[in-house]
Amino acid sequence: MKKKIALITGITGQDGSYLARLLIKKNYLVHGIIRRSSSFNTGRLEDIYEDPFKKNKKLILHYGDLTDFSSINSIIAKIKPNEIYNLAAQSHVAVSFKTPEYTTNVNALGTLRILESILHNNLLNTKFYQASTSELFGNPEYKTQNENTPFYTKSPYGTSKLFAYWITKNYRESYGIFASNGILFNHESPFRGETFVTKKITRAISRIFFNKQKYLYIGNLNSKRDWGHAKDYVHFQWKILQQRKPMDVVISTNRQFSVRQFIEECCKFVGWKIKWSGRGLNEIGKINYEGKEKTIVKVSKKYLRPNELEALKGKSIHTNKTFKFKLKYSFKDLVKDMMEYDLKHNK
Ligand code: NAP
Ligand code: F7E
Repeated sequence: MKKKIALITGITGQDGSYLARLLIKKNYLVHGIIRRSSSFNTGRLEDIYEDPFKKNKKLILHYGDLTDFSSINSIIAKIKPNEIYNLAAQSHVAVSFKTPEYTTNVNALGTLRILESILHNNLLNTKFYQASTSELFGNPEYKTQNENTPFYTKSPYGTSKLFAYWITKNYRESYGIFASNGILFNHESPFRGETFVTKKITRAISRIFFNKQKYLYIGNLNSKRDWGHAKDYVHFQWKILQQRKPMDVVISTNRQFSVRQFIEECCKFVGWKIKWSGRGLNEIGKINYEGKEKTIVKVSKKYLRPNELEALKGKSIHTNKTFKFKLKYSFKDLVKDMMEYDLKHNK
C-alpha cells in the first residue's frame, strides 16, 4: 500500500519532534520544514534523523520558512502531502510582546501562506491541522474553557493565533478544505524549550540539586495552567485529522495547577520541602539544606508580562469520548518525566 505523506512545519520543535516519531511509527513518509540557523537545530530529531543520501527514507527535511511563501509553496507543490500539520510558530508569549510584528508574520500570515498554497496547487484533498491554543481564551469570567467559550486574547501571540484560527475556519467554509483547529492547552515534556516555565523549573531545580546553579528566578508564581504531556497531545493532533469531518476542538487535562505548585512538586521529587516567605517581588522560596535554611527561588520582575493570563483550565469532553484515547500522563507523571530527564542530563 502507498505510504501516506505528511508535512510537518515546526518539526524541530517540541511537538514536531514527537509527532514525527508517532507518524513514522504509523508508517507515514514524513517531510519536515526546518529553518536555516547558524548552528544545528535538529537536536530533538537526533534518533530519527536520516542521512539525506539514504534510500527509502522515512523522514525528509527541507529548508523553508513560514515568512517566505515561495519556499512553503514549492515544498507543498513538490511533495503533495496527504496531511499538513502546521506546528511552526514563534510560540513564546512573553517574547511576542518584544517581537509582535515578527510573531504575527509567522503565526498569522504563515498559516495563511500554507492555506493559499493548498488552494493554488489545487490540493483540495490535503488535510490541514492548525496548532491553535488556549491562549485564545482569557476572560476571567469563564473559569473553565471549551469550544463554546468566547475568545479574549491578551498578547500579540494570542492575537496572531486568533487570526490563524479564523483563517483556517474561513478556508474550510469557503473552499471546502479539510482544515481543523486543535485548541490545545499547555503541554510540556523533557523536550520543552528551556525558557517555558515548566522546563525552566525542572532544569533549575536539577542544577541547584547538583550545585551548578544558585537560584531559580521566576515571574508570576500564582499563575495557573492546565498542563498535559506533549507525547499524549500529539496523538490528538493526528486523531483530529483522522476524523470523518474537520472540526475545532479543545484538548486539555481539565485539571489546573499553579507555577508555585509546579515548583513544590519538583522539589518534592528531589526530597526537598519548600517554604515560602515574603510577598510580591520580595517573595522567596527556601529549603532546609544540611541543617540550614537556603534560599533557592527568587521572584524577578524581568519575568512578569505586560498583560498576564492568570488562569486557564480546559473542559475537554472529546479526549476520551470522540478520540477514544486516554491521557497516559498525570501532573505528577509529567513532573517525574521532566525531572528524571533533567537530573540525568544536568549531572
Ligand atoms: P516550539 O517548541 O517553540 O516549536 C516551534 C517550531 O516552529 C520550531 O520547530 C521552530 O523552529 C519553528 N519555527 C519558528 N519560526 C519559524 C518560521 N518562521 N518558519 C518555520 N519554522 C519556524 O513549539 P511547540 O511547543 O512544539 O508548539 C507547537 C505549536 O503548537 C506551536 O504553533 C505553538 O504555538 C502551538 N501550541 C503549543 C502549546 C504548548 O503548550 N506547547 C499549546 C498550544 C499551542 P526552530 O527549532 O528553528 O526554532
Ligand atoms: O508560561 C508564568 C507565565 O511561558 C506559563 C506556549 O506553549 O502555552 C505556552 O504559553 C505561565 C505564565 O507558557 C515564568 O507568566 C512565571 O502565566 O510556560 P509559559 P504560556 O505563556 O502559558 C500556550 C498554551 C501556548 O500556546 C504557547 O505557545 O508561567 N511564569 N514565571 C513564567 N513563564 C516563563 N516563561 N518564565 C518564567 O520565569
